[in-house]
Amino acid sequence: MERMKLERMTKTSVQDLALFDGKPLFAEPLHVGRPNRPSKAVFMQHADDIWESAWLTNNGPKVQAFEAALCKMLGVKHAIPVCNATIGLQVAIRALGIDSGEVIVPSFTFIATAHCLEWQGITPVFCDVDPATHCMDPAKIEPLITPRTRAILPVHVWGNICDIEAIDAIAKKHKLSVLYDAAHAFGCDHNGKMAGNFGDAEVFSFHATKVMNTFEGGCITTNDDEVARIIRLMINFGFIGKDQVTHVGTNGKMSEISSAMGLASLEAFDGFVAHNRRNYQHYCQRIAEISGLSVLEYDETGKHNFHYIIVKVADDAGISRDAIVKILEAENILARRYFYPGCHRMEPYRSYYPNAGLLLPETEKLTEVLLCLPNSTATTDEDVKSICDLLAFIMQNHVEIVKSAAK
Ligand code: T4K
Repeated sequence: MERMKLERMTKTSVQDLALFDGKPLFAEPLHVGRPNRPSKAVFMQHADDIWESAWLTNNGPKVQAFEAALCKMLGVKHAIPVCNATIGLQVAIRALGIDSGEVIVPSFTFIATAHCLEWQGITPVFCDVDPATHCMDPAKIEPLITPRTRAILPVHVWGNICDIEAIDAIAKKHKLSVLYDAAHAFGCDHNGKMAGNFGDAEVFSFHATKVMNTFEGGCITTNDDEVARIIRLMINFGFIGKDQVTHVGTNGKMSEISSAMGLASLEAFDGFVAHNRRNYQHYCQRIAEISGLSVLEYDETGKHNFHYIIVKVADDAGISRDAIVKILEAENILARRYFYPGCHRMEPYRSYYPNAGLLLPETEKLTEVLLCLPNSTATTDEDVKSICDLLAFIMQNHVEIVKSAAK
């Protein structure tokens, strides 16, 4: 259902804010993570094919077509569709031969990155990030390497590609595997090479909230035929043929209907990115004029999906990130505090490593000052304008707002 077009009330006094007596700026909630939906007709055609064929899952024709389309787009040998990125990460790490020991991983990420290790008895060791890109800082990796270290699991946070060259050099020197969590990075590149081609394997998420979705889903990419062979066995219970099992396995298969969504979404992908990019540029232009706030800028010379609008609240802004999020929420703008409070402050990791924060100063800082604003095709140019007008109003009136909120 399309949102109603409303003449949005401009805030002229602090009491106009919905946090106090005012009417919310948006009549309905504006979410971060509203799905990008492709053409309904294209999706329904694929759905109809599935219905008629009665082939619903287990590497059917839509999954195979989706994999072929992904390989073509990413320029990678294997892009194996899976039921979600969390299972994809679990399977990929195991397919790389890692079933114990330690893996170095950022704490500044969605909890799934750490859980995919802990879930299978592998110890996540948290590494700090680069405040400029929010990705793992290669300079912080080596001091964390011990005789038990087996791999590095960096995350291309917000679609910013990690420092591939530095990470690969460290991995080579210490004979470690590299698995990239590329959940955010579909459609992004590094020096002309698409994400999906880095490390020993990469895992994308096609969750509903991602730039491209298959309802739930993801894919594991690799250019290594043997790793791909093992992944294909592992996502299908370890079966080779009808009655023989050669590996411990799980059910990580993508269904046909998810692949139908994937095929339709790939057709629409350039349109999703163009929309995201227009919004991103609009946000950048407006927020540059607002004192105390800045947008995390992406490198526009290469490919990026521009899906996440990440705003930093300056130390001297005079109002906290949390206070701003509260004001926005009251106006029905559901900004998110990704990735507050950091994996190291969530269970079970906070009990395991109560002092981890001491080694993660940049992570600790980012989790306190960032907020993520709505984007995707569900966010219009008019929405971006209203959000930016409101942010400008908040920052201009922060002294009075903070005072009124304290009453
Ligand atoms: N690695 C990284 C770095 C990740 O960010 C993620 C997932 C993963 C691994 C694991 O990937 P998957 O196993 O999920 O494939 C969301 C997503 O659930 C999660 O997939 C994502 N990262 C994370 C960053 O964001 P929440 O808890 O914030 O989701 P939720 O349910 O609050 O949804 C956000 C908003 O989106 C809602 O307020 C409304 C809107 N929404 C959501 C859904 C599901 C819709 O409008 N329609 C929908 O169908 O985690």
